[in-house]
Amino acid sequence: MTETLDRLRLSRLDDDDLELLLLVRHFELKLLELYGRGELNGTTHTCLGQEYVPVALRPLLGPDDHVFSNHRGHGHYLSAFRDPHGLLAEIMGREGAVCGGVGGSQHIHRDRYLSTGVQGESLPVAAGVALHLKRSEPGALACVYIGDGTWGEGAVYEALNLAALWELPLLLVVENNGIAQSTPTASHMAGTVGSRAAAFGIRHHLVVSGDVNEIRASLGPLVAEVRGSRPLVVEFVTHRLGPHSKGDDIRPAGAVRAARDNDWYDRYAHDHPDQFHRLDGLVRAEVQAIADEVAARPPARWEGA
Ligand SMILES: Cc1ncc(C[n+]2csc(CCOP(=O)(O)OP(=O)(O)O)c2C)c(N)n1
Ligand SMILES: [Mg+2]
Repeated sequence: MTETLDRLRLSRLDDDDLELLLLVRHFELKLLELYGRGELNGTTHTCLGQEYVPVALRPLLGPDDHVFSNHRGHGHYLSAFRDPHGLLAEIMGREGAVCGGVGGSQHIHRDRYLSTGVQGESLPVAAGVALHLKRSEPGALACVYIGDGTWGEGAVYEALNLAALWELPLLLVVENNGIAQSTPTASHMAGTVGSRAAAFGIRHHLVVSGDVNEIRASLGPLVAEVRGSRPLVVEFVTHRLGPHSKGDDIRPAGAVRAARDNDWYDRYAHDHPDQFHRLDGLVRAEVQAIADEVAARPPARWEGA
């Protein structure tokens, strides 16, 4: 175990980035705890193990960009807005909820951010928004997050076709965690994400690193090209630590162990113990205080669109 950690040494992050990573981690651990106590309604999917993806992308996206998220979107939202109060209130149906408590975990709309639990739905919409941006707000882009399993949706290919044909400023972020609900990628995908992007003449960039600084440095120039209307598929090879949603993990123990061995949280604690332990306890306490405060609020009220 120690050898693995040594080999995968992560570079030191700014406190701000580490705090955001820890915020997403502790926010979702708190959600699972609240869920276990019957204090949440509906369902929830955590991005435990994948938090570094939106954190790495965060400074590469600006306020004029549109972000389309999916069912596993808490990290995407928190990276965009750093608003754990509003998101938790949304999920718990309390006053101050981002969408009046009617969106829940999966369906959030705020400014230029929209998430949906319907797989593949967002990509054609993002392509349409990218066309609008190209015409009306050149330099802005549409960023859409999808998983590996969502490449089984036909709508993905209609959108890729138009993105290539119309040279749209579309950034497609694929969080390839090797599994779709309970089906390993190898059992549902012929070929690769890269070869599918290539079929449309769309550039594909593979990220295997979990190092936020390194990822940013490699993506910066590519994202700048997206702003000049060159679509891009960025595929992150990542790991889902937890179950698909809650308690529905049928992976063999070895697969779960492999995911845990890749967890940035343990790796970072090993590589930068002083900074990690200074901030980890602070963020954990902050999330606890947020949960207590939000739980004490009155119910959310939907005021209409
Ligand atoms: C159109 C549609 N079909 C099926 C589902 C049920 N469903 C929710 S998540 C999911 C798996 C998605 O896998 P992937 O795209 O790899 O994302 P991950 O959950 O791994 O992040 C499925 C089948 C859905 N939400 N929408
Ligand atoms: Mg997946």
